[in-house]
Amino acid sequence: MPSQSLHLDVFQKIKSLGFNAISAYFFWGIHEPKRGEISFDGFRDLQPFFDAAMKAGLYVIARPGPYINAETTGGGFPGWGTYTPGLWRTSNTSYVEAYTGYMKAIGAQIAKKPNYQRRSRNPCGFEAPFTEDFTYESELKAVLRSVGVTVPLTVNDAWPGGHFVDIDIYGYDSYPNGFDCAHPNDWLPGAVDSTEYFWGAHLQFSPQSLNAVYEFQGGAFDPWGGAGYEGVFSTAHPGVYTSYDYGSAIAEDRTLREKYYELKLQANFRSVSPAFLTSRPINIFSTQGSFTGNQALKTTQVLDVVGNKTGFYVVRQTDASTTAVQTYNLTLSTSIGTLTIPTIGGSLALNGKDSKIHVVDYAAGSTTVLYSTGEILTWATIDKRDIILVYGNAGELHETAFKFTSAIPAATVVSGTGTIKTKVLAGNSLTLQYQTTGQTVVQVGNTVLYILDRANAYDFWVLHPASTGAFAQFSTQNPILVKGGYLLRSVSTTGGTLAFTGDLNSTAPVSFEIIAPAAFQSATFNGVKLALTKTRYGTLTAQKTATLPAVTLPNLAALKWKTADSLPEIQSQYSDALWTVADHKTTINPTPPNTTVVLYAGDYGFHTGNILWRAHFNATGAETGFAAQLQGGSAFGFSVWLDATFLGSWAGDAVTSAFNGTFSFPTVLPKGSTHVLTILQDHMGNEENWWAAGDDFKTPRGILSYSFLGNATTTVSVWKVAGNLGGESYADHSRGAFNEGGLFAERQGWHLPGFNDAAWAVGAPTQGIAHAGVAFYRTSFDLNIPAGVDYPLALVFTNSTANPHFRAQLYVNGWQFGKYVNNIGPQTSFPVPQGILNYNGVNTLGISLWAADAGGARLDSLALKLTAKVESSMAPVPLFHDLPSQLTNAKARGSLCCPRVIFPTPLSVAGLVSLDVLDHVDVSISYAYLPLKR
Ligand code: IPT
Repeated sequence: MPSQSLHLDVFQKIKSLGFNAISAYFFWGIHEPKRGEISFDGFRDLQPFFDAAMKAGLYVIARPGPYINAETTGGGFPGWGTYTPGLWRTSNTSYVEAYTGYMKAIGAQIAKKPNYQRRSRNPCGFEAPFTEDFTYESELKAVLRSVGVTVPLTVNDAWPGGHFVDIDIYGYDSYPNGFDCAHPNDWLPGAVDSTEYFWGAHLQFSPQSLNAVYEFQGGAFDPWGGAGYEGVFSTAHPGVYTSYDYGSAIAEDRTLREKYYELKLQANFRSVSPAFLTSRPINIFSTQGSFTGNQALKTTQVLDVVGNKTGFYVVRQTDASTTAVQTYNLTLSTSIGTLTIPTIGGSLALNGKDSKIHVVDYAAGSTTVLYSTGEILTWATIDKRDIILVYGNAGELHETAFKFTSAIPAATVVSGTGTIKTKVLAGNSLTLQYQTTGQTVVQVGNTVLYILDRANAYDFWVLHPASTGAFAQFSTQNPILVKGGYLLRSVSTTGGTLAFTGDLNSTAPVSFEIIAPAAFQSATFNGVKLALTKTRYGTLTAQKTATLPAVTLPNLAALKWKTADSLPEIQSQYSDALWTVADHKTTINPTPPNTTVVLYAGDYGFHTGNILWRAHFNATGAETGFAAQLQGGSAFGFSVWLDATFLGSWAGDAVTSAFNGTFSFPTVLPKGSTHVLTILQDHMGNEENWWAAGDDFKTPRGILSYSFLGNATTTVSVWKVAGNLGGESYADHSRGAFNEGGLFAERQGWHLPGFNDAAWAVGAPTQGIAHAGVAFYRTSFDLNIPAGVDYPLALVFTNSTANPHFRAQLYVNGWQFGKYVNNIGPQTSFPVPQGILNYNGVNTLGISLWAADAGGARLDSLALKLTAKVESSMAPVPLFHDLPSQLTNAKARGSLCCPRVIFPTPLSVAGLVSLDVLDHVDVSISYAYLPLKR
């Protein structure tokens, strides 16, 4: 989150899932966009991120790279890597020299506070077997150790392939359903089978450490032209668009998906089931029909090999793709002998893609659960009573049996409409048969059993008051169980009062049920006292209604918009004298150039955003057109002008990375006349480098070949290239190296809040332009969103069919927050977090519009929309600019934006006298401009 203060919100949400750790990638290219200049300032500062994790009570598995993949440009490698010789992701000296500074610097960041239990993730990532390079791995380990990283190092292999097992905690990844957001319900029939060899691999490769699966399909990325998620920095590689929401449990706008509540059930079960941690699968292969006799089911027996008592039976469909319901009985061995369950008659059911864990001889406090087919959500011992929560799908039949050490107590339904059947089993055991429907509470001696259907189970939260000392938030003692609410974040205790914090997302009253020690007789929610009622079985209930105040959002269509031409480069008066001359004769790039000078943007230090090329040539009189093959990555596009005349575009599609375009000249060019071809292209990010010793990330962006039609001998006298202002010495240190591309507007700082557009014409992006080209639009609006709520916002386009071929980029208070490609999609809604948006004050919105067709383009509509309304206890979100390092920057610059020289169009920059970059922040410019000769 570029709004650093939002980390805590996300981390608390993860903590409330019942998780105890997060794993995070760090991106070398963000920290060292220019070789040797490594920054941890502003949004790059890792300390607020680590502090937030500490505050939430989460361990961090830090994954610093140097290679991360992660659908980022270059897989995390900095752009300058594309012109650095040698094979990367190997022990090649040039690579070692390249990464050492970064690895030392980030290692030092990770090691900074020794009392933080941060686990440094070994950076190696995954490697193909044939490139196995143990020298590389041991050097990476050594570099982290040399800067004080003492915690265990891990490595994640792309699959359990046994690469780099000489590490503290070896582990691997698995995405059994591949990457297909279009069909989330279609699972691969063999998705289960494909993971069955993992245990054997663990025993083979890392028997002495944890069986660690570092990535296990939590969702999937979606490509350009894909199906869409229902999210930000433009740091993507070409395979993904702006948003990288992944269909995850916590959506890009930080709202909770149903998946969140499902994960909560699983995480909570694991955190109260220590026997699970010391268990081993006994049978893995040929599990079809095991324990059930039903060939359509696979059941794996997982036994606790330390306690030697508890068993877990994992049941799932043989064919992972089916949505069928299977019925079954389980024949299991228990401490009272072999049982066929259900023991009171009927049968169990497994619905579609469900998987269940049935427990046997499971300890829940002083209660022994002889078996339970109802799955365990959690249990807690509160005031000497064992509270056990079990769940199943609505209407499913289940049994839970208890084993007593003395006489069997009576089982009584104390709440709810459900009924139970009971049967005494051998060894002082009693089984209860029930349906999981709604919520029914049964008391059996000192044990209280909550029988829940899935929807009711989703409502429960397990909270732990902080203990004392450095790791207070990590306490797993004194659980308080609470039912109700969209999100409960924390509980603290003072005297007899429980103080809860949480979020509510509906104005319908929420019913809380609090299961806490009797010493607590009062409670507050977000500081407001709850009116409590005691249930007959000793828990507390209360009602709470959320306050979701209405807010008025600006109607963007009704705002005053200003506009200016962002393609003055095609005007005859335009001078590219200050541009970089593309004159390299050689490149280390593995793609040999087909042109007399190298026309790869990366070789000239431009690695992101739009790139402009200018070719100056003398006509022979025979040229009839121009052909060029450009490469920008999937979904890229380009447009070509001869002088001020538009020749045509490749508007792009979802999959094409390089395109060969042919463009006719409208007239014969007089012999000896001089001309300029201007080419505007998109750069969709560098390719990843999935294969360790490959060079994929060096795949060039730029012009692969060109020729003049009609006369093959015409030569370009000089090629010029422009990308983001300053290239690797990028101008806007606050917003980072990936914020700006090479559009004229970006080079001038038109997207920045402080720019003065008073002299501009009035014009809105919904009016657009009537010709091919680039226009830039600016407006500003106020927001006034009250405190105490979390109202995420998004900028939403509607797809335009009239002039479909256009690209638009969004800038919010100077931050680029989206690249919209109308003719490719799928993304039309671009979330912008609070903190980037000023929720209580003025905001500047900038939009670039690149029309690729002669008929021009306009936006059909653009709106600012709420994506959710939540009453929230999240910490206040200061504006990004309020972060101390940004204030320092701002002060140094004399304003919050960039002190760039703005040349009012249509004035030429020809007379620029000098431009001195003094350091990252201070720019001193002296200039003169010449009026256009019009
Ligand atoms: C796995 C990468 O480790 C991760 O960074 C990401 O790119 C993910 O793929 C896809 O979203 S590698 C895995 C496919 C073996």
